[in-house]
Amino acid sequence: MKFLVCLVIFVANAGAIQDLSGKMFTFPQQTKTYYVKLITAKRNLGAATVCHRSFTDLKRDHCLFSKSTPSFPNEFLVFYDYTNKEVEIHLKEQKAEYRFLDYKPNQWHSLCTTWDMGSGLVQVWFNGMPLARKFVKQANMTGEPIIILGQEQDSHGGGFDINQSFVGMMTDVHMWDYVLSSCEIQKYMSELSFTPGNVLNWAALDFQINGRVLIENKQMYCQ
Ligand SMILES: *[C@@H]1O[C@H](CO)[C@@H](O)[C@H](O)[C@H]1NC(C)=O
Ligand SMILES: *[C@@H]1O[C@H](CO)[C@@H](O)[C@H](O)[C@H]1NC(C)=O
Ligand SMILES: [Ca+2]
Repeated sequence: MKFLVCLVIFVANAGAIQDLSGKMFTFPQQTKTYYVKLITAKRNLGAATVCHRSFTDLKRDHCLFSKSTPSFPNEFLVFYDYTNKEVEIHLKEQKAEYRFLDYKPNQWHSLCTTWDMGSGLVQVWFNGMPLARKFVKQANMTGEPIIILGQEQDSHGGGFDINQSFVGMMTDVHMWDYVLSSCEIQKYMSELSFTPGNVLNWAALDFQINGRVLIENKQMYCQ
């Protein structure tokens, strides 16, 4: 009996792999407990690219992508600093800041970040435009990852701050274990067909939803 109960709980919590093409996550309210956890078996990355599209009207700091390991809560973090009006890419305890972006409220923004651990260089692409390449840190991604959308991790899988939570919509989240070519990134930005992520793939996403986060159809424009 005990075994059965455990099994049921395990099944209920297990991430189901889903094709979310044409869908989005809607984060409809400000909390410090609602989030989506993205699951990957990939460890020990020597490079990475993370892409996502998001839509919000938040008038405060917020987190767009949070990957932690037991040693580094901000192993890889994409964060919007509202006070300084900048996108910050945190890598372990270092960060790069990207300013003068047209990060308007109430519209979709496509953002890709590349990181090559050999050179330590980071580059953000914002709405189709490549931004400056910046040195952040030479180090591999190692250790058990926890990847979260909707909240910012101050500890491994927790330490959320309601004032850094994400409210709005998010879609097309992909992660690769290499630096995507600029051509592939431009295809992603233009919503053309591109090579899907091999660490996280929106079209075959393994995830768990905690709380009120909805999977809804993307709202398309009529032609
Ligand atoms: C970093 O990762 C790459 C690719 O997995 C590997 O070849 C390299 O030896 C690693 N470097 C360190 C310092 O761990
Ligand atoms: C969040 O921000 C509001 C408004 O600035 C503030 O009153 C509240 O104390 C903050 N909460 C936390 C947990 O920092
Ligand atoms: Ca925080």
